[in-house]
Parts: sequence; structure tokens; C-alpha cells
Amino acid sequence: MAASAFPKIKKIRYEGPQSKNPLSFKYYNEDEVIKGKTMKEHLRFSVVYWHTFRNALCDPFGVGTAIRPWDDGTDSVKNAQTRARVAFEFIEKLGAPYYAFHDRDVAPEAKSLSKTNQNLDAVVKVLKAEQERTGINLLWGTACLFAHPRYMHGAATSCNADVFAYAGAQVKKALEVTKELKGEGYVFWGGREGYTTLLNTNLKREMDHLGQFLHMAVDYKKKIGFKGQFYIEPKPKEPTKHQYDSDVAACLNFLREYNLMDHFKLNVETNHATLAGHTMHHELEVASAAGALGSIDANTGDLMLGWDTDQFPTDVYLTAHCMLTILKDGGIAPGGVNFDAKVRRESFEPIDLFHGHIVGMDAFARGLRVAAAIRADGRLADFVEKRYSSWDEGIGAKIESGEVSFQDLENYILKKGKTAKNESGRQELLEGLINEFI
Ligand code: XUL
Ligand code: CO
Repeated sequence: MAASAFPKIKKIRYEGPQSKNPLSFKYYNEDEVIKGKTMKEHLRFSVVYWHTFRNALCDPFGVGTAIRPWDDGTDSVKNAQTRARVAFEFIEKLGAPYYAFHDRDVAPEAKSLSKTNQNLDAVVKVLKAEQERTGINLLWGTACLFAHPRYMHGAATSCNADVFAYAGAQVKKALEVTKELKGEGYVFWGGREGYTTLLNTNLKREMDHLGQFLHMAVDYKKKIGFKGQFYIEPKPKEPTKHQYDSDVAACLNFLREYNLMDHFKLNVETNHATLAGHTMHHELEVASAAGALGSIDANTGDLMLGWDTDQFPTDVYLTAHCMLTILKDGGIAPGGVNFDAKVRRESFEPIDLFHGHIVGMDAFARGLRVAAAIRADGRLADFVEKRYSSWDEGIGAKIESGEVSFQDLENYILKKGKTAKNESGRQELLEGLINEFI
């Protein structure tokens, strides 16, 4: 057994809102039952490998600041194996039940694909042993199809057919590895699947290729008997100017157009929603309405900044809104609340990784408590139900059942003379109602 990477940190425990211990949960009490499920089952927290263990915390103006004593500065398989053990020590002490990774986060890329796959296998062996030792599971796997220079023009949407082939081979292996680790899902985020200028881009051809690529993934999933859920993760821009999977509505349209709806749900990320000019609440509701709400990448942007800052979520209004939709949708499983979040460049010490996650987990635990209480109270849902009561009988019910034409509507209105009185939307009152619970 290697030396502990966090020797001074014990398992993080729930101490309640009165506690002043920063290394404790104030709201996340994993075994507490809320509406028939424990908080652990409701929230299904997941730690991401890329930000937590691979992000050096650089920005466009400066080098990385992160102090990660377990990294020896080499890109060796041995270092990657050590890091995997450190990752599990961290996740175990934090008490998150899941993690997520890209293939290239966990193991170094070599000169050839076969050597790269060997590297991956060598680290997957450690991940598997650590999963068995700790009971921590893989929420989802994915392939990094955007960092290597070969993917400069995209992966499945590259103008270079060989690059499409390489990406297919890479996803094939990533699916095998995800299955090996009993992953509960697999994410496709279209890293560079988009364009920076239409002057050099055949948009239709690129989108067709992406559709074909995803069908090949579905076929391979069936072939190897991988039962996990496939997700598409929408994002409007960054790294490209325009991404094909720009928001939930665009992804749903894409999935329908290419006949993929039966095979995918959406992994909705907060900072991606805001970059698309939407709230997270909006994106979750659009996904839920289509029966396609799968999982969430829990983070937040900074509304004063126009890029993907991937901060830990701390705003209880945000988490309460997320949990209202998630509870209404029947829960997030087999997805989870995945912290696709990084500490700030100034928060460079290993202990900051704990602070970021503890604060994020507590913010979601509070959001869950608030949302469950609002639902139990019932006034919000009642208000919405009553607001639409004109659709429950009379002309409204007839329209919904599809029995009426424009001619019937004209006859109805001519006979009735004027429409029923509109009622107030009571937005301020409802905002006050939410505040009663926060
Ligand atoms: C990028 C992003 C990715 C995906 C996985 O903005 O969110 O980390 O979650 O590829
Ligand atoms: Co993400």
C-alpha cells in the first residue's frame, strides 16, 4: 500500500449546519432518507478525473499553479497508476459514490494506438482493483477526441477521413474499457465537432458523418453487450465557434434527424447552458419534456465572463431549480450529479480539492432539501396546475384531444363573443414562495 496522499484528512462526515469544521458536510447526510430515497441515492455524486487530477490550473496568461505532490512530473504509466490510487483515496475520503474519466485522463498516449491501448489497460487494472476495494463505481466513461493535434479539425466531423477512423478506433476501446469497469453510462461531448469558419466547412457533410459515427457506436455497444446509458452533452461554443451539439434543443433535433433518439439521453451541464444563453433550469426542462434527461454535469459559470469557467456550484437557487426538475422527472439514475468543475487557479493546494467538492455537495444537498420541501408543500405545483385549468374541460380539453379544427375555433369564439379573463402570473409571489424554503 502506497503512502497516503492526504494523511491529515479523515473521512468527511456530516456534522450539520451548526458545524464550523470546513472538512465536514453541513447539509449532505448520505444516509438520510428524503421522499423514500437516501440523499446518496438521490444525488449520485461523481468526481471527474480530468479537472480534479489532471488540471494543472493554467490559464491563457500563465502556467499551472496546482501543487499535486503525487505527480512526479513524468507522463509514465507508473505515475498514472499512482495517481489512480490517489484519486480513489480522495473519492473515498470525500464519500462520493462515483467518478468519471476520459481515456486520456487516466493513461498517457503513446506513439501508436496499440501502445496507447496497452497503457490504458495497465491503468484500468488499477482502477478496477480500486473500484473493488472501495465500492466506488464508474458513472460514465468517455474518450478525449479533442486534445491531440490530430483532432484540430474535429474528430467525427473532421475533413480528414483518417481522423474519423482514428476517433472510431479510440471510442471502440473506450467503450470496451467502460464496460470492463462496469460503467453505468458513456458520454459523447462533441469536443471539436463544429466549425470556426463556414468558408472552409461542408456543414451538412460533417453532420452526416457525426450521425454515422454515433450509429457505429450504438452498433458496437450492442455487439459487446454494453448496457450503460449513452449520453450527448450539449455545448454551444468553445473550443469551436459553433458546436453542432449547441444546446439541448439542437441535440434533440440532431438525434431525431439521424434516428438516434432511442439510444441517447442528454448530459446537461450548467456552464454550457449559460454559454448557450439559457438557464440550466430551462435546459433540464427541455430535456425532461422530451423524456431525455439523463445526467448532469454540475458546475457553474461566472455570468460576468464569457467562457467555460467550470466552477463548483454554490448557488442554492441554482441547485434548488435543478433538483425541482430532477425530482419531477423521477430522479437522475442511472445518471448522476457529476462535478465537471475545477478549483480556481488561486486555489492551488490539494486541500482545495476537498473544499470545492464539499461546498458543491452541500449546495446540491440543500437544493435537494429545498426542492423536496417545495414539492411536499404543494403550493407551487398547485399554482401551475390551476394556471392551465382552462385546458381541463370545455374547449381546452377538446383541443388537447385533437377533436377541433380552426373552423370549430371560429364557431366557438363567434358564439362566446370574448375570451375568459386572464389571471395574473404572480411571478413575484412565486419567487417569494421559493424564498420561504431557502
Ligand atoms: C467540456 C466538458 C467535457 C465533457 C466530457 O466543456 O464539459 O469535460 O463533460 O468530455
Ligand atoms: Co461536461
